[in-house]
Amino acid sequence: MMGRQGVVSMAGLLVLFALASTRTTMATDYTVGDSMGWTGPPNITEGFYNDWAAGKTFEGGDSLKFVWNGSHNVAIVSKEDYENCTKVSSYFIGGSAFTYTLPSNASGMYYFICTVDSHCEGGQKLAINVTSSEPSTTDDGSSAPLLAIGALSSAVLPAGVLLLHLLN
Ligand SMILES: *[C@@H]1O[C@H](CO)[C@@H](O)[C@H](O)[C@H]1NC(C)=O
Ligand SMILES: *[C@@H]1O[C@H](CO)[C@@H](O)[C@H](O)[C@H]1NC(C)=O
Ligand SMILES: *[C@@H]1O[C@H](CO)[C@@H](O)[C@H](O)[C@H]1NC(C)=O
Ligand SMILES: *[C@@H]1O[C@H](CO)[C@@H](O)[C@H](O)[C@H]1NC(C)=O
Ligand SMILES: *[C@@H]1O[C@H](CO)[C@@H](O)[C@H](O)[C@H]1NC(C)=O
Ligand SMILES: [Cu+2]
Repeated sequence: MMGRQGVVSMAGLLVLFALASTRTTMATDYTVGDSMGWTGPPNITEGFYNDWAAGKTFEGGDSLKFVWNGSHNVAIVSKEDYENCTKVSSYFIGGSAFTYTLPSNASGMYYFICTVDSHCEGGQKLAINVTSSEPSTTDDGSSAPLLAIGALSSAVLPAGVLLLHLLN
């Protein structure tokens, strides 16, 4: 016969599985600028990439794929460097694509610019607001298994809550 400890740790495992699958199914791969790719004037105007980002939700684990033709790069910069279009010395170049995966614990603003010529000034810059991907704040149906497990028994709930804290 399974003791209470067994029940609790099994429930913990189920929570872990639910959590893992929730995270996996929720990660979104974005192509920055969609078919326009990562480009500068004259193809785009100021604000183009922030218009692209508007209405999208970015979470830890999501990836941003920058694709381009011609001479461009991707620098991940601070707010000040984003605003000033600072020609920072560290950036990604080579090939014509770069994929950045947001850290799983990412939250807050992330800034990307191209430091070639005056592309940044012309609008080749992107600012995104990353919301943390805590399972309790998921807005689609994928967190349903978690809720179902929580409802199984009130004894199970504290174990699940504890695990969630450990994972955060
Ligand atoms: C790059 O050029 C190729 C060939 O003209 C085109 O098919 C592709 O869409 C372009 N990609 C971007 C990101 O502009
Ligand atoms: C961007 O503009 C250049 C020059 O006008 C053009 O050659 C290139 O194909 C354009 N790229 C895109 C993605 O529209
Ligand atoms: C940004 O540019 C402004 C105006 O040129 C300057 O005063 C400020 O120091 C710059 N900030 C950084 C972090 O470079
Ligand atoms: C994410 O975690 C890493 C190490 O686990 C830490 O260095 C980093 O500061 C964290 N980032 C945020 C935004 O909390
Ligand atoms: C980012 O989004 C969070 C949550 O919606 C909000 O509280 C915060 O003010 C936003 N940050 C910026 C710089 O807009
Ligand atoms: Cu550029």
